[in-house]
Amino acid sequence: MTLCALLPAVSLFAARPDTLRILAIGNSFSEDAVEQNLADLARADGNCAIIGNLYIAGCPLSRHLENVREDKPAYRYRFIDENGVMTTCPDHRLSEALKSQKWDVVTLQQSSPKSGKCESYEPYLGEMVKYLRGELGDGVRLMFQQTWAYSSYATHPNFPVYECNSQLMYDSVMVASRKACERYALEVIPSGTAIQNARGTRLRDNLYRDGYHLSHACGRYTCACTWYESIFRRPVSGLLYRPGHVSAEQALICQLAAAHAVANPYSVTEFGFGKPKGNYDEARVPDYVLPDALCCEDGSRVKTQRQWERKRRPEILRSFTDEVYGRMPEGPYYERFELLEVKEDALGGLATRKRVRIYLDPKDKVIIDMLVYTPKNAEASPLFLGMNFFGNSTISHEEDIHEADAKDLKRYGDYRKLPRGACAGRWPLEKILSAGYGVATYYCGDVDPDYDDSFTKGAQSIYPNNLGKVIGPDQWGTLACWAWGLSRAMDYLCTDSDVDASRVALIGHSRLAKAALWAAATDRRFAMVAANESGCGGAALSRRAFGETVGIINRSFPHWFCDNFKKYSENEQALPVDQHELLALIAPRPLCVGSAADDLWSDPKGERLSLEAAVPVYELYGKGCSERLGYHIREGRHEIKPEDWDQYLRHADKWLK
Ligand code: GTR
Repeated sequence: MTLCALLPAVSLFAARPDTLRILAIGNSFSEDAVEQNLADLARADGNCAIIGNLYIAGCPLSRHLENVREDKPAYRYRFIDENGVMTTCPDHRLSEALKSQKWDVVTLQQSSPKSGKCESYEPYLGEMVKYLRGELGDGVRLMFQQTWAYSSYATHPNFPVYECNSQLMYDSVMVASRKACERYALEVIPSGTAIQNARGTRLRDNLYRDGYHLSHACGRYTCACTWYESIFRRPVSGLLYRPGHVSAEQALICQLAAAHAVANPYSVTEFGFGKPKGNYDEARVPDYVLPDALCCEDGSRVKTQRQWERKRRPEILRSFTDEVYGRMPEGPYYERFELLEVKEDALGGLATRKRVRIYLDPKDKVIIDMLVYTPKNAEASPLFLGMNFFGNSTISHEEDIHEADAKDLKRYGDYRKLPRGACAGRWPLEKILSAGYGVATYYCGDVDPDYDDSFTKGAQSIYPNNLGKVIGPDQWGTLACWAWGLSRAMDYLCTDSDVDASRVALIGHSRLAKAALWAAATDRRFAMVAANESGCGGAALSRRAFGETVGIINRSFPHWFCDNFKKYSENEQALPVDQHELLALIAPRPLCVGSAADDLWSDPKGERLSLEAAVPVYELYGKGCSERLGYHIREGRHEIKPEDWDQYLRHADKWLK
């Protein structure tokens, strides 16, 4: 064979370059795109990406052009070399970065608030393109990153530009980015569509970390996949690289979202992986045998309360810690209480309302902002403690309850702001206070946000390594953080003379009921628990796999449980425990489980069977002790209603007063 005959093959090979040098001129949205994962994806495909990112927070095209014209040393420049080593230089000039490498690809983008506004692109984009083509010559590919729409719940100050409407923002970005790319013959990097594609799947808003920046796990990975496929023109699907905290299935969804976006850059592609459907057919509930709460790991049987307390209870507690909810930090904790407000005549004179702050780290990163209502003219009253879903101002129509302010929003990242009193139906305060009980509540996001933030916010960020222990598969998930927060709230309640700390009942609905159950299991100061429609990972038996299953919950809410729990997705029979044992851990304290007939997702039958299976442990504390277990099911859907409270109040009247 002659050398000539080989040439086509050689040039074909060259068409798939081994090394590409990529320079992004951007802001935090290029940081999300190129600084993680992209180099690893290239490596996983036998290629190499050398990457530069010229970053200024929130930088629009107009400012990039100004920086070029005045040659300003205005950038933080990050460079990732061929070995994946990253260096950072402050005060860098765009011109310096341009000259420092023989770039193959240079990318531009508009700042996110302006990205859907065509008029904001000109004349800056045209001028930038002219400048870059002049400096770099024709061989260099100029590309344009289409940025993504914010999440529906974003609190970004510029979201109102798009009427706080995520779809409108996406549509606007599509129009503007297409126009920009066509006008200057730029190749598009369709990150915006890739993220939108992924949002249509079960990943939902897990793509974001604060409502507009991408999550460290699936969000950034989806974006990097889009860059890889666009730039290297190689299929990303099937590449084995994925970052930690991205499961194999999630990685597949991210890759497909990217691949579909590259094929179809300006419109969303639906490719399945939607909200999973649980099993609602009793005939399809598998045969199962529940672990015996009274059988120790060494096979011995528990016959006495003492054996339960000394031997079996710690075993079960350990299994739930290691395999389900994850390890909480061990104390002592930083804690400081501050009384911010007292209102003596709240609820028309029925109650005193305090606003109490619990500071959980010296830098005030994690703060519980708690409302404490106590009945007027009563001494040390029993009280219901429970987190709320959307902030204190939503639980009552009282006009003077503090609403989340700019500082709070910064702390929360992603926050869905609902009107004052929007959830008042869930907190029938007059009824509860008139019955002689206090109420303490705070926003669950005070302790940990309800999305996959890769341990960067909330309690997980102040105790990132479980106090010295490396991050492992038993690292605490959000439910455990929330449970830990309830114990910190209890620390405060123990100091409040208007509250009888020996009679504090936990209350929770749904995901917050899961957390309440785990809090009661881990902290025996709580005198009672009311778990309303807690479902999977709460009161419902996992082995029934009815409604929401372990696999479904792990995929939808990867941040709720510890990573070890993922081993039991579609594999419930292998769990060392089941949820009746979680309920048993609460013995001998009064416990109410509430279900709703139409809430099959929470498996009402599984909740009741679980409670029944906890009876033998309660009976260890004396004949009739299982009467402290209460169950009710009401008509209707998933919700906590005044009629549910009626049940819990009745139970508390019987056992707590
Ligand atoms: C659902 C989730 C349930 C339950 C519920 C809620 O989407 O699947 O486990 O926690 O949310 O908290 O309202």
